[in-house]
Order: sequence, then structure tokens, then C-alpha cells
Amino acid sequence: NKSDFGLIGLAVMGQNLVLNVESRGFQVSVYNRTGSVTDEFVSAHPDKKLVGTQSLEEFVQSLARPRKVMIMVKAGGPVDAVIESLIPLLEEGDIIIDGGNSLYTDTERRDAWLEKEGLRFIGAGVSGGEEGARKGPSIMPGGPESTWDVMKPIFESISAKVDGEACVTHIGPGGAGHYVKMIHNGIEYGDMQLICEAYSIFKAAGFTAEELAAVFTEWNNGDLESYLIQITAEIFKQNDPETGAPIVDVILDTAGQKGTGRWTIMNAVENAVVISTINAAVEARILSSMKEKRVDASTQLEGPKVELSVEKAALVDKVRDALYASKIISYAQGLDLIATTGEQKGWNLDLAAIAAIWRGGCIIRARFLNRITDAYRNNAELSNLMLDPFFKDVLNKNQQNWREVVALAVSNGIPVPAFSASLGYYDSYRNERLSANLLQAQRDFFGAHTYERTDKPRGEFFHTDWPEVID
Ligand code: NBP
Repeated sequence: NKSDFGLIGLAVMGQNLVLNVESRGFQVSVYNRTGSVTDEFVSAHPDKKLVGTQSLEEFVQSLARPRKVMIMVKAGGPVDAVIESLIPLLEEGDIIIDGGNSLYTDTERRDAWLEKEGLRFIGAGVSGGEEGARKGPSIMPGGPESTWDVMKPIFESISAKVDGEACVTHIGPGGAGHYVKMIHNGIEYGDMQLICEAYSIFKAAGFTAEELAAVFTEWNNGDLESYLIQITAEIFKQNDPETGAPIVDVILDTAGQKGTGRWTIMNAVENAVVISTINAAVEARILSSMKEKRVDASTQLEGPKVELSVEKAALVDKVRDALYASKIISYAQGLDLIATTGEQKGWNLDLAAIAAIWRGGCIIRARFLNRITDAYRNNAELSNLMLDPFFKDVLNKNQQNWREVVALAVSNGIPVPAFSASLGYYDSYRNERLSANLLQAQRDFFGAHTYERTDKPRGEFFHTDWPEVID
């Protein structure tokens, strides 16, 4: 009998997704470029309905029509290589699903390419890492509605569930799914960096790992409840078996950044959308990776000569407020970018549905996403998340503590680039009058760019005859 589903690419994500799909009652055929991986995987699971295949021909022949082939290989060239080899083997109406972290513009190109070949294509972002893939990820599929309808039962059965709702929805046509996954990853960068900044303040204030574990455990019972806060609490409880020291203290402070974070920033710049919190998070990783340069500079560039002395309990409350407010800003920016691109592409995106499928399965899953879902369910036209009644109240309530935390960090030389970028966005956005009047004067001065006036209707442009300067 033929398989219901096929998967190509048996690395971490592929293997776990296969076991997930199989566990929902589907028979799954598998193929991997290196055949020994397939053999080892299938023989490690003798009780499962798996069909191991050693050639793509055998793989394709083992599938029921319309064939559903998921590709889970390294993003970029490998995806094209696999598609290229599949095309002559598949038949009209068969479906290829790319579940990797492909760049959405590649997905758009493949969508057009496969349509010409008479095949159906879904570019689906799959979030949640290894565990999500195995137990239920958040899935962000893009492609034609009619293809989604065919895939819906399988996607819904393998995805995470929150309050009985599957963490998958048809995002939109073409590259929409991979696009939303990309921004999701950018938001993930922001969430992680904000937590790290909270940690750096506590560390400077002398908190022990034990105290940090207690703080994050407590936070995980409140508004900040989320997977990332939860694992952070666990991290602080973990000691290094070799030295007995808290494991965080022996881990080197250099992080990598690749693909999706960088793509998110480039896309924001192209669309003229501010995502300063995510920017700060990506840049913080870049700075972290310059370890040797930082070590060298640390002996040459001075910081403030102060001793941080604060009342710990009060600090915990303030940092919590600052973290929550900054997180709201990060999501406001990320969702603004999604909305802007969605509009420009005519994707007709449903922000409430997108926030809803992030509530489970993925790394950014959090209680707070219920509030975001509600915000857009109540008002699909919301211009900025900050202006939703619930979030507006939180920001108004937290802004004082947020400022105090940023000021404390700055005066003590503790880098908090994402906290301060978030606050900078908040203060800029809420200011009726910024300093761009001077900027316009400068532009008009050196380039006769003209300006609009406060006392004249918008759209009327003026120029001043500036004096000549001799330098
Ligand atoms: P990798 O991204 O490490 O890819 C390894 C797989 O790609 C192997 O099966 C390998 O086959 C196959 N492959 C390569 Br490399 N080049 C190939 C080619 N030219 N033709 C055929 N197969 C080729 O695996 P992963 O970490 O499981 O991730 C898979 C996708 O899911 C990626 O796009 C990733 O960004 C995304 N993703 C990963 C995570 C995560 O937590 N790891 C989370 C969410 C999304 P081989 O065995 O023959 O070398």
C-alpha cells in the first residue's frame, strides 16, 4: 500500500517531523541523499509505519496520489537541487512542500517555477526546533488556497494545539508563509536579547544564579509567561558537571547569527519599517562575536566609576516592567513589518490568526500572544499594537519603571541596546513633534530639498535662501 506522505531530508527536523506525522496515523515514505541515514532511521523505528527508500524514483512510486512530498533539507541550493530531481518524477497535481527556512523570495520563484511544471507548491515555515517538530510545531504555510485545502488535515493533525485550536493557518499565497516565518525568527531574536539584557542588569546587581532562577520562575507565573522565560529559569538552575559552577558562567559570551535575523532587517529597511528592537538584537549578537576586540577595548575604554547598589526586590519589579514594555514594542514593530509587506504584496494577511498560531509549538510561544490575538480580533485595522487598549494601559503603567531601568543601566555602563532601542521607538512614536524640522532645514540648506511649514497645509513646499558659508 502507498504512503500518505513523503519526506526528503532526514536531519534533525526531518526525522522528528516524520515521527510526528506517523504518530497521527499516516504511513510515511522517507528519502535522504546519504542512504545510510535512511537505513539507520528506519531500522531505529521498526514498529512505525515508515517506508525507507534508496532512490527518488522508489520514493515517488511509494506515494499515494496526489503525492505529498515535504522537503526538509538545508535552505538555498539544496532545495532547488531536490526540486530539480523531483520534477521529472512527479505528475500533475502532486504537491511539494518546502518546510525549511527558505528565503521567501526563493519561495516565490519556486512557486512560479512549479506552477509552470503543473505541480503544486507550498512554502511552509516550521517553527519549534527539534521538540516542536516531534510533538507539534507552529506551521506557517503559504501557497494557493486550493493546495492548502488538500494539506490542511495533515498540517492540522501534526501541529501544536492551544485551547483546541491548531497552530497552523493558511498564511497567504506564494512566499507569505516563509515571509511570516522569517519575521517570527526576527521576533525570536528580539525576545532572547531582551531577556539577556534583564539578566545583565541583575548580574551587575550581584544576583546569584539561584536568585535568577527564582526571578524567572516567578515571572513565568505572570504576564511574561513564555517558553523562553521558562527555559531561562531552567538554565540558571543548571550547574556545570566539571566545575560545579552555574553553567551560564562557564559558557563563552559569543553568539552567532545567520539567515533569518539578517533577512528580517534587510526587509525592514527595504520597506522603511522601523524594527529597532530586532535590529539591536541582531547587532548585539554581532558585537558579542567580536570577542577578541572587546577584550582588547576593555582595557582601554573607560566606563562609569560607580558601584551598583539597589534593593533587589524593587529592581526585579522594575526590570520586569521594562522587559514587558520592550517586548510589546518588539512585537509592535514586527507586526507592523508583516502588515506593511502584506499590504504591499496584496497577501491579505490576518494578523490575529498569525498571532494565534504562535501561541503554541514555536520558540516565541507565550501567554502574551493571547492578548495580541485579541487585539487584532477586536480591531483588524489596528494601526500599531501599542495603541490597542490593553497594551496601551500596560505601556502607560510601565513606562516610568522602563525609563528608570534604562537610566540605571546607562549610568552603570551596562549595555541594554534592545531595552533602549524599544524605549527610543516608544518616545519617538508618541511625540507629536520630533526634531526633523531641523533636519529639513539642513537638507534645504545644502541641497535645496525644500520643506513643509507648520502653518501651511501639507503638500506645499518652501525653500529659504540660506546664507553662504565659508569654511
Ligand atoms: P540541515 O539544514 O542541517 O540540512 C541537512 C539535510 O539536508 C540532510 O538531510 C542533508 O542530506 C540534506 N541535504 C543537503 Br545539506 N544538501 C542536499 C542536497 N544537495 N540534496 C539533497 N539533500 C541535501 O537540517 P535541519 O537542521 O534538520 O533543518 C532542515 C531545515 O529546517 C532547514 O531549512 C532549517 O533552516 C530548518 N529549520 C531548522 C530548525 C532547527 O532547529 N534545526 C528549526 C526550524 C527550521 P545528507 O544527510 O545527505 O547530508
